[in-house]
Amino acid sequence: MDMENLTSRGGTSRIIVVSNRIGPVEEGKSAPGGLAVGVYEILRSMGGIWFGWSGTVADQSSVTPNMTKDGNITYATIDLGRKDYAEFYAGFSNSTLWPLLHFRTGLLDFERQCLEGYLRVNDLFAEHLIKLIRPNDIIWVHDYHLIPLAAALRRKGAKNRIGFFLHTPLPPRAVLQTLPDHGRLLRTLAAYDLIGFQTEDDATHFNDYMRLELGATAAGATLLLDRRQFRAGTYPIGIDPAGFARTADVASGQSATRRLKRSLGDRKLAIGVDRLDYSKGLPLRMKAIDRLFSAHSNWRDRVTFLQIATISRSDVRQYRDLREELDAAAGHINGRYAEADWTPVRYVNRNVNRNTLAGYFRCAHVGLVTPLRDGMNLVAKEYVAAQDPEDPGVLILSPFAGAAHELDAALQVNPFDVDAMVEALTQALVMPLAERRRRWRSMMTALQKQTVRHWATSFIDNLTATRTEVRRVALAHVSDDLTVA
Ligand code: ADQ
Repeated sequence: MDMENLTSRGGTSRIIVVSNRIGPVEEGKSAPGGLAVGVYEILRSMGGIWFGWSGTVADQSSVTPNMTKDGNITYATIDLGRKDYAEFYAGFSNSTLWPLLHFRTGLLDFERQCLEGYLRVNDLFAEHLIKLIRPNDIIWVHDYHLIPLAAALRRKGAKNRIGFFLHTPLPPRAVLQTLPDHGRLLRTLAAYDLIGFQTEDDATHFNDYMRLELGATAAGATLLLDRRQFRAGTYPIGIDPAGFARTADVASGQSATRRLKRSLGDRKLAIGVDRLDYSKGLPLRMKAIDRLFSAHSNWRDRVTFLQIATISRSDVRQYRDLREELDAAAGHINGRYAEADWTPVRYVNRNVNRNTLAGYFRCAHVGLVTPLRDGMNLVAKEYVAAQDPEDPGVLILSPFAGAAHELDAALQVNPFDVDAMVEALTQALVMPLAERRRRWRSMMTALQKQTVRHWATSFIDNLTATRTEVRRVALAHVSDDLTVA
């Protein structure tokens, strides 16, 4: 289905996108991350509003949203007050839900007060949104910060089609049960009409939880709970592979990439690019680099590892601890193996712009994407798209990234097995050209099948098609069961 059909269906439907943070999207500027690209395209074709947090922490949360217009897209943002930020964002979203959703129950920090703050900010979002939406609007809510938003909107009378996409994994029932009062939060998902996941596994975990834990009944992809009918489906997020390949091609001739190449000399480059997050498996990756140089000393001075790890969520303790651990690991490897003219690990905490990143990917012989758990991981896809088709690099990929389902021609390696990572590294560094090309072609074909455009249009198309009579039945019975606050 294409954007044009989408626009004509339902006449005056606008799309209202709600996400915690809003992508700084401006036409003509360098392409932003995957989510922002897909969302921006669909907003531009249908017209609508992108609502979310401005990124500013103020004394008090905003009373009215700040509205700016760019063509047929209106950006509506609110500031968060200090207490709301601490409880909703740093607290329940990033200290409770994030570790839970990434299977890290040992890192889970739960405070009732933060859960109440989370529900309060979702109510606040709903309060602002209800004033902005029209009856025909289609609402698309993103990610774990906003699980109860549809329930809050329904309580305020919204009868619109509302969809939810979870960018993270959804763990199995036994993991979800470790969240205190999990049923209270997770049953609010029944207020959506369509719930999208990155992989089949995530969708299966959702189905199992809803049926076995909350007593929902299922008929095919449709679930019934609290007399509401809703659907769950799999929508793997993609990138714009052709666009990213062009960006990489252009960037490879520009000064940032040329300088990097010059600084490497004849050495090979292995690259890792991540937010500095414990889900990304960075300490074990560093351990593998260390072991490569200790167990295979022939690779010393012949390969350089560039890790770009942008600081993220530094007001959460686990992230500060991780940063210290990585500083120490990089320092340790360099202290042990460096020569006067060779630094084994180049460890960069700065944010690198996307064009530069694309150029770096293109000149890296190996891309290391080894998360312990990841919803999709767009870096894996970007690394593949950025390669020179005549002389592509090798992707080493964890099977615990959603991307591993599509990128089965990558060298897949369990990131908990450091020796296996070292073996994969040595295999990648000497892989013959014919094999590199074969693997790359297979991965590129997979990327072209599931572009970000396809992700956004298929989700909105399915949400638009949720049957009217199903919704009528459902909406007549939105009950207090969905009251969460
Ligand atoms: P993230 O955890 O942020 O996203 P990822 O998908 O790898 O992870 O990256 C998103 C975007 O950020 C990519 O375009 C990437 O290039 C960029 N990026 C990452 N690290 C960067 C760095 N150090 N410097 C510059 N840019 C960087 C969440 C989920 C993922 C899911 C995405 C999209 O955790 O599993 O793939 O949403 O759904």
